[in-house]
Amino acid sequence: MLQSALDFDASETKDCFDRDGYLRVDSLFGAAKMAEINAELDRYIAQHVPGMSRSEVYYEDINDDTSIKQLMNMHDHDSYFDDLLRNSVIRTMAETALGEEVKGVNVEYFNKPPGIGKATPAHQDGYFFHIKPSKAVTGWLALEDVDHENGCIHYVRGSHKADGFRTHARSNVLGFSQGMTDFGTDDDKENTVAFPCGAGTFLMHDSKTIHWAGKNRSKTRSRRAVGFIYFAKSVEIDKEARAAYQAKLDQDLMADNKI
Ligand SMILES: O=C(O)CCC(=O)C(=O)O
Repeated sequence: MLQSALDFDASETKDCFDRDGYLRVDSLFGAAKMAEINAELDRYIAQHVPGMSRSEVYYEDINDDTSIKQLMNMHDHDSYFDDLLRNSVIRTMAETALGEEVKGVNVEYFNKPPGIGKATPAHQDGYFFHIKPSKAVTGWLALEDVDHENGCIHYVRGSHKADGFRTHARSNVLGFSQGMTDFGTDDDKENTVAFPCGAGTFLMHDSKTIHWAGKNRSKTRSRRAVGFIYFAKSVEIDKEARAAYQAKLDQDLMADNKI
């Protein structure tokens, strides 16, 4: 575990990432920068969310506009988050982990509102990405303290090394349309590592690393985080498959009155 971005040693970081399929940096950003990011997120929500399409903002309770659970493509709507994706130490971490140049493809807000925030089902991000080969990473920045009560991230150490993806099927959790159907083997359990962490902690995982998060059991605390997705420059994106998948998903969610 790195104590801060200042401890950053590229070859050590890559070795850890290749071994475990994830990395953790405590205090990637200091308190002042975290206050700035939190304030920018609040501004983003006030400025952009009211006019946003239903496929880019998900609510835990569709009748309660204070219950935002996920925002997608934040970099497309706002230069602050675009800059964070493209020009910050987060990009450097992604390039180090993947060992090549990357392109930033998404910034997402992940919240679990108090009392109602659902668990994140076990999944592998690459299953959703439609890229070949599956060379991609997701960074995850805690915007506030996160623990077992409000739903911390869990990774299955070494799970990125298996060939292909595990079996996924439609989940009922908005924002995570596919969950693993065979999660919970002895190997999964033995290698699961929980990541309770303080605000400013940064996690990054491989697109094949199995991960999940608990539900928010707190009646008063949210669980706010921002995700940053990068693809290796060398990958091929199946744009048609991605667009078809997203269109079908939007259609299904609207039919189910979830968005
Ligand atoms: O924040 C969460 O609960 C899940 C995040 C996640 O699945 C991801 O960053 O890939």
